[in-house]
Amino acid sequence: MDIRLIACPYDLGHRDAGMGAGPKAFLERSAEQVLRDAGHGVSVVTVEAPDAQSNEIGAAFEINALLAAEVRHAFGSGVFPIVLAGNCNHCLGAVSGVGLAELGAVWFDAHGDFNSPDTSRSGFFDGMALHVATGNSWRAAAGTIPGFRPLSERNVALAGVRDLDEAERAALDASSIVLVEEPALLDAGIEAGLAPALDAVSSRMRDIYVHVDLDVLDPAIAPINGYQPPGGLDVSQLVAALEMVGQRFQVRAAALASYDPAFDPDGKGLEAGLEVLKAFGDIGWGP
Ligand SMILES: [Mn+2]
Repeated sequence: MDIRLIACPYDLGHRDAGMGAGPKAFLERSAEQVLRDAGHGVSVVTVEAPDAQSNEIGAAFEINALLAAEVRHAFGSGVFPIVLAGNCNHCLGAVSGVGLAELGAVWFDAHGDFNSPDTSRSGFFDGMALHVATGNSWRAAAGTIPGFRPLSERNVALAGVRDLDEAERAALDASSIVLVEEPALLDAGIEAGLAPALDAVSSRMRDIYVHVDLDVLDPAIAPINGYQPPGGLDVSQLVAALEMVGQRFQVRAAALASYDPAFDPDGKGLEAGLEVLKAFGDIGWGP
């Protein structure tokens, strides 16, 4: 398979800072070679956004428009797009670049990313990523991303969540998103815990975007960023979950998000991310 690694090295418009430093760290630690060793053809491109707006949220949308163009270019050439994403909001560029009228998502994250401007107490835009992607907020700004179409909530499976704000939980409960929280997932075992959610979405939807916020992993195993709560999956559980995704869906694009090297002095999070990347290669384009 031909893969395009699309580095989007921004954290709310700040290049190579915070989680925006993650993509470069992966590329320097031979992310490309890991996929080549697995037998794939690999090319690499980095999203360049020299003129992004001075306000952070505006910049995030501008960067997503540039990212969408790169994803569209790869996808349209039959090359599997993998986004090395600073932020989870880069999902917006990824799904816009795929541009299919009907697209689902399988999203792994410690958090819901389903706050709205009205429920977020921190105002942190990245905590709204899925809320925006499903067309629930920031609609005018999302509409500036060429190709953006909101994901239908019922075609989204959100798994591994273990840290929700109260109002965010209420919003998720009121939504049609198929939620599998971490305790339920781990208590049942990955296979039994995840299969019903994936089966529900795959009964409706074949084409999906796969999103992995690496903070779904356990910080004791893989330190990822400053937002990662205790608990979480180990790497083999996440890889097993991705294999289940690959068995059920045509994966149209994938993203590896939110790695901040400053929180990973021993490089364990980085190694975990490379394992996930390899798993993306294994499930790319699906069965
Ligand atoms: Mn996230």
